[in-house]
Amino acid sequence: MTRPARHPSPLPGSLAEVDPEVLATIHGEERRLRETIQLIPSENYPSQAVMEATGSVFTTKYAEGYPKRRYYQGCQWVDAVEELARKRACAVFGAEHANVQPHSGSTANMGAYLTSLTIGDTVMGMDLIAGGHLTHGSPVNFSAKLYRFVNYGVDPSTELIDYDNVRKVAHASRPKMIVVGATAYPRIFDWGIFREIADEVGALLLADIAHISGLIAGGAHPSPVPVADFCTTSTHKALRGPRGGMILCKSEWAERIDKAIMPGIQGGPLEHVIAAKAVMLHEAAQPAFHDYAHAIVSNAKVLAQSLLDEGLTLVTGGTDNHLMIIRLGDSGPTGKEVARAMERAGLVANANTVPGETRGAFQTSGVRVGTPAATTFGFGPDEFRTIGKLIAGIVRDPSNADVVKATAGAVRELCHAVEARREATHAHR
Ligand code: DSN
Repeated sequence: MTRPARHPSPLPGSLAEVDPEVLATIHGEERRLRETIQLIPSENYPSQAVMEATGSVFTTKYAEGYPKRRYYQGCQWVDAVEELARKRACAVFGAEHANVQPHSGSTANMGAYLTSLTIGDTVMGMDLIAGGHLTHGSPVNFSAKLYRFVNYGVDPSTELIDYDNVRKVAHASRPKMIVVGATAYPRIFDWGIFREIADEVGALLLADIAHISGLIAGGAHPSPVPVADFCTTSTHKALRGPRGGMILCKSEWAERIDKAIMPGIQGGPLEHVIAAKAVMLHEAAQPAFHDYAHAIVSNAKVLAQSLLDEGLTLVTGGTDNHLMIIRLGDSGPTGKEVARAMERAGLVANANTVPGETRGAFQTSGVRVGTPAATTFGFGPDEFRTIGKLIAGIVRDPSNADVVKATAGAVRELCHAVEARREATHAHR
């Protein structure tokens, strides 16, 4: 199929002609993404194909409803693209039903809660300090305002999920739903035990796989899809799609999930983003994505080992997935101070709480780093070993301007070398 000769907008003018100020910010961001190392574990570089679909004409269309059941006419192509996304989501994850309309992981969670819970119901979620998410019962979030959340946490000595504690809290609180998933847990979730505990107390099981859905799609983390009632995810993390969300569920919940998202929460779906989700799911089904998911994990293990070799402490002692949390200690530089110094050095990560945190969610005693984006950029084990050494230099002395300057130079060189290698590889294809 050939591209249309003209961009189908009737309004003339490129971005450069219409709004050079906005274009300058885009160019600035492009430079930042090429010259610094992205270590925030929830970010990624989507493919050109995903970006093209996100910027496509589907942004024009109102399509409230679902394929073949729309409130608007003119929906034959949005129907086709949403059906592709839905079917591909089911195929990639082995799910019975997929709703690809949620605008984010948070609205996906809200959809699953509204589908199956009554206001005031008891829900169990992972302690936020130990790595849970805002929508898993943070007091400032709708989840805790609408439902009574009780927490399970990690064992204070191993920092691993304490399954005995999960069972104890479940039996004591008899929740209607158990939510499993985290933004800062560096180990594998045992879905089987969670299902067992949920069955013992008659609870539904929601697996929030936002951080690990890319690993699951690529076979680098066990899948909860066979055992969970609902799986929710954002689509822009390791899955490498556009910013958005998605729900996978058993067929018995399909109709109620669809109604909860539209009209329950959202109006018109973002069909341009849904088109990009379809592209993302096509990419996730390719053998190369399997290799990518496994490379994320093996690179994370190399980075973790490098940090440990430098004498740093990691929560749980390491990682089995795409991320790790550097524990800084209760005194000395905070996570925020270290993350800021790292940013000045071109190492972009985020401050994060650690189990038993004493300094609050903004300052924190930890820094979270991950490998999905840098692996996409082309960094391999050798570079991750070096990155570990560079991070350690900053952690040891975040206020040392000479160290920061030298690190920034090393980071730029590393980025240029990896970009040159990537381009040479593409040129030979
Ligand atoms: N804000 C995301 C993260 O960084 O983990 C969670 O949605």
